[in-house]
Amino acid sequence: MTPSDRVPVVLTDRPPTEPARLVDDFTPALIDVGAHHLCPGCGEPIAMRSVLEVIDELDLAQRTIAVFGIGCYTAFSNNLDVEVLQALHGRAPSLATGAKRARPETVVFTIQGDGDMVNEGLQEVIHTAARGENVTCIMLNNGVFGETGGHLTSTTVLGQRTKNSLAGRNAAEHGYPILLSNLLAQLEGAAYVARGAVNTAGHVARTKKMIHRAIETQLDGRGFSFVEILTMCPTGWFIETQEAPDYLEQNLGAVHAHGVLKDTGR
Ligand SMILES: Cc1ncc(C[n+]2csc(CCOP(=O)(O)OP(=O)(O)O)c2C)c(N)n1
Ligand code: SF4
Ligand SMILES: [Mg+2]
Repeated sequence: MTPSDRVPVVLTDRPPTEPARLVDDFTPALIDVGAHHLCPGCGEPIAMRSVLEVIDELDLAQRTIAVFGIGCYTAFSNNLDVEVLQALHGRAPSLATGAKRARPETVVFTIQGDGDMVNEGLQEVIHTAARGENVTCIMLNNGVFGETGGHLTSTTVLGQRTKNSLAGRNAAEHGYPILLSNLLAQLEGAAYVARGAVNTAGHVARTKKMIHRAIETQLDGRGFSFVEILTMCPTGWFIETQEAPDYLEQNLGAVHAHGVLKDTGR
């Protein structure tokens, strides 16, 4: 059975029967252009959209600063209608700390990947959480260094195939994955910690509520807030685009479990 037998595909050997709907029609208010160059089926644009919808719904656009790490998601740093700072690899939580301390009236969030946050700059986010900095860090976790070709990161789950673990990650050779949300939730300075995903409509809706709650935590001045979002990376996982949502659930999602891990405001 080929992948195209399993799911409906758009036939390209004749004109479509339905008129096309432009991606631009669905672009949220705070993203300037509808087109992006991320791979088809990538989960990062969905996560990015969710964050910006929350900022827009809370009417915070005029006082929001986004601090970007380095990964595929960095493509969005040029076309958002909020202030953007570009951090060095892994250093976004420290830059966010500086921005928030200098301008406490702003809302500051970071956008980082698992490679950026857990491999390149793990100490940054741990210290930022431990200090109870009043910022929101958002980690897009796809379990690979997507932009550089799909290599293993510290969040890759056991058995997961990556470019440099072709037979699957094994603990003896590569060690065990770091479950960052679980680790951060133990720190006293962390006020809100949650893990969502964007592989189903239900998960997208729940994740948006988590982002909402994290930003509220910051607005209330309750300290560090963190949302991890599991995102599809069919290219870096070396699978068919349409298989990625289920693959996410069965692999990353089975280990990095969804849910709110801590909410001191309740
Ligand atoms: C200091 C430094 N080391 C390595 C790189 C190469 N690099 C660029 S993006 C990237 C991967 C980022 O992975 P992740 O944060 O998980 O984002 P993804 O691409 O998966 O969305 C790496 C290693 C770099 N730009 N700078
Ligand atoms: S390599 Fe992965 S994370 Fe990067 S744009 Fe493609 S699907 Fe998205
Ligand atoms: Mg990644």
